[in-house]
Amino acid sequence: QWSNVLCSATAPSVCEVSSRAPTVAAPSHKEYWLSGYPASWDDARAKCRSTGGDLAVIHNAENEERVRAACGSWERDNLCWVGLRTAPMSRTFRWVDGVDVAAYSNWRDGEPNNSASDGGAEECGAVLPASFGGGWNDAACSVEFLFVCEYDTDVSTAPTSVEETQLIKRV
Ligand code: MMA
Ligand code: CA
Repeated sequence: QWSNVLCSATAPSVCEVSSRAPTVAAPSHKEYWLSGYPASWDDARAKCRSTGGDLAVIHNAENEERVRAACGSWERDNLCWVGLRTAPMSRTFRWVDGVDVAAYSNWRDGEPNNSASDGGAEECGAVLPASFGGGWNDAACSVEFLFVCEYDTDVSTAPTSVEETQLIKRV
């Protein structure tokens, strides 16, 4: 049976490790969608997941190039949220598919800096479009940026229209 105890108590622990390493889908199996409207990291991820995808993950230069192209493809150049986050206080960034950021990373010089300038802890990752020089930045998860979702082309449920993009563009 279970019991609740102080989190600071010491006890043996049991870890669960996947027997299958997270696979990196071939670039040809990924389809990207740019939101066209800004949202917090949590709202962005919820949108991607509710449409059958997830926030884009970047595991190689080709993913990087395609995600950055999607991010910079809209007239309002902006940082774009991607599926990169650290647990509170840990500063160990991890992709939403479980891959450690150390496997491939492209932080901008000086990042991740956990800057206090946007209101405290910077625990979510965003890409900068080429017009800003590229690279990644850690930012507060509550900041609203555009975001890039990815979908598996084999079972793609990516939003087929750019309605939301156009709606925002007209504003
Ligand atoms: C902003 C913010 C930070 C980033 C710095 C880089 C001023 O703060 O986006 O997350 O590290 O810019 O200068
Ligand atoms: Ca930062």
